[in-house]
Amino acid sequence: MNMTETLQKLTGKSLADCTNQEIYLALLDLIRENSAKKATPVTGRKLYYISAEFLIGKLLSNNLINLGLYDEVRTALADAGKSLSEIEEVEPEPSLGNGGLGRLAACFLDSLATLNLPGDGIGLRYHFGLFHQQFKDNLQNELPDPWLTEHSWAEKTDITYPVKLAGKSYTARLYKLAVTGYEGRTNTLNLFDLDTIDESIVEEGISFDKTAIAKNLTLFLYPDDSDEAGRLLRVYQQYMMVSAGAQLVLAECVARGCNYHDLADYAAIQINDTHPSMVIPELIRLLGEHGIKFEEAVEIVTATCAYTNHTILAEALEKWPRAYLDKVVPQLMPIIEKLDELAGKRTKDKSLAIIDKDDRVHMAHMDIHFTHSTNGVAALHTEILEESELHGFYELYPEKFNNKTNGITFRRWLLECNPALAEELESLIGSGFRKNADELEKLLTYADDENVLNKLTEIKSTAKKALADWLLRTQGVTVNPEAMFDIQSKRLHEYKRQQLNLLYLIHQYCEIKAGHLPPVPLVSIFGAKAAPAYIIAKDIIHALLALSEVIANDPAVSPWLQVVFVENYNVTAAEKLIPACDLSEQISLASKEASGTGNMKFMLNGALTLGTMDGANVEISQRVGNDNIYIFGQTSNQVIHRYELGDYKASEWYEGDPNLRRAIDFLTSKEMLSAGHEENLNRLQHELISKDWFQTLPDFNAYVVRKGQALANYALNPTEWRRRCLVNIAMAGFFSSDRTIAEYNKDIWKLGK
Ligand code: GPQ
Repeated sequence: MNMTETLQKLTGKSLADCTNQEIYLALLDLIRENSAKKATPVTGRKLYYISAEFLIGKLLSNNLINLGLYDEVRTALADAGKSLSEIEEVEPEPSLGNGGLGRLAACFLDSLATLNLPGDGIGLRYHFGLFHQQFKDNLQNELPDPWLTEHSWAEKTDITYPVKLAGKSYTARLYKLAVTGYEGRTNTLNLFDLDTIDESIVEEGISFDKTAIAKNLTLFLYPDDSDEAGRLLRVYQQYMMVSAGAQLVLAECVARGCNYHDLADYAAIQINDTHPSMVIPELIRLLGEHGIKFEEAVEIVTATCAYTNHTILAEALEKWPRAYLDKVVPQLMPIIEKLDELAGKRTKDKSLAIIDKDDRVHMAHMDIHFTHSTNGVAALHTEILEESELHGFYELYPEKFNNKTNGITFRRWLLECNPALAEELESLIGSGFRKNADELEKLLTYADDENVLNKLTEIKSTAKKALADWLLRTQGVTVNPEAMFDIQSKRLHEYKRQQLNLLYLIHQYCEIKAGHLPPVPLVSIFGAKAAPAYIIAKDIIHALLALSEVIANDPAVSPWLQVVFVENYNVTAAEKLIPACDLSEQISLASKEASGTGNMKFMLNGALTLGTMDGANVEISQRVGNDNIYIFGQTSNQVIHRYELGDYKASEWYEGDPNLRRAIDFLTSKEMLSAGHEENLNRLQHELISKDWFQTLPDFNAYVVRKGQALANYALNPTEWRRRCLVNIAMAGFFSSDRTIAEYNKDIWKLGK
């Protein structure tokens, strides 16, 4: 049967007569059937990647690509007058993650299956995932983001596990989502849920009764934690995930012949950040139920588990008040106390304790003491962990520390999102790079080939036009595709410094008003959600939206400068933005961005990076060389030193620099107040002058200068610009998650053995 016949058999009628929804469902069946064929029996060690987030994005095209069906399906549909990309719009995006950490987990699942490694995910089946962002009156509103339909990718199973929360019994049900690798095997993403969840309890926006656990447990990813009920709910969620997860791991291992004592020969568990840390005491508890004594259980669990740290921001390292754990997981507290005691025997240093003097339980400390591996996610990040943030632990357990620089899957972030570029690369260097990303380096031989450079320019222009069409269609915004596209898309956080970009844009606005025209028009595009309770982050969004309006209404400036804020930035939006980007903004305060992974996606798609020496930017700059990246700003050592001195005064920078003063003052100018709210703009202005915890002001001038150079190079020397883009694409191979996963496997997991 050819593809047309196969699909018609599935839909029961001629393809031309089908609705997009009907074809979507037929493709879902087709994919299910084909991925089931690639399920492979497990021998030896199997990985369980436990994570509160799996930001998988839409799965239709990705699965078709990985199963090798994409071209056939697209052609069969086109023959019937149907378009795969329109059919894809029927698919709701599962927003089961926040940002980088969740997207990394999704890339890892893809690479595990592609490398034919046995590795499943364990997480929660959130009904709404992260909130849907809506802009109204230049402010962010949060709405539920439903994605579950009766035909969801995650299939209900009969498998359930009992979970005790605050002394009450609940039943966690397992849903399985097939993860098929590129020419690889099929693994599983295991998602747990309660049958009793009641979506109707969501009231206005995303608010709901936070105490009705049976009804609310998996409604949202990261419910608002600005009050105690919200924080408790997170503990409930985390425990349900790890308890059901640990029971699943044990059941699967026992079914393969494990006798509990040899668990580490059957399972490797990766704890993705601290959200799943309670899996440590939970496994010890469960092993105890099977007759294994505490001391041995600690050894087994330590040999089985490994921990990844994703941040040095103290506020992101979870420390739960003991009272919360006493309430929600009283069955774990005696074990955590014994672990704390054991840790106390290994070191006298109280700062390394699990339970501190204020009775807070440090989840990361428990992870480092009682797993065999702690890794950071980029070279600089791991170095900072070892040298400063976790130095005491590093002295105690130097052998546990290692670095695993993040990566991204090229199947989604090149083949799927930028087929034109993928095709061109293939015609030049063959298709080997699809599975062996280092082969991209072969592209370097074409660095001075004018035809190739022109072709890359053409591909970029087409992608920019496609983005322009999409923006018009979805947001009613018209952008000039001839302008330079400058993109900062990532979660909104002060350390990522969207506010630095904001100050630059105000500066440019003022310069243009003063008659200093830039060498090329600039379209500055943002995509970012702010945590619902993060006031200043929401003020930054507000200021950018207000500025966008001010500029759009000013005919002297609007031909030269435009600010576009993409509503509800998610994986789907990222796939549209990234291929169209000229300049990638990676401007976090040095030392604060553990790695970043957007930086890798943009370079792979032929954008140049404007960034600080932070996270994986450092490794990008080492690979492409200083001529092919725009680096600026303080180094991490300078930043750390300034924090240590504790004498940073934003107001002095504000007073001392007329450009900065002009930009910051403008936040509350009559122009801005005509588009925005005084309360929000005042608060942001005050924050910048009196606090500026992430040292925006010291980097302002360097940023303005460096960005000016990028604009000038782009405008005045297009061939050289495109050559630099080519070098970035060619050197992106290292940032494939296949490389990252191979390293995890070699150093930590040793799967299949
Ligand atoms: N990251 Cl701790 C998140 O996306 N969420 C989190 O809660 C924490 C970290 C990011 C981190 O900020 C990025 O620098 C990394 O590239 C990413 O994790 C993946 O490691």
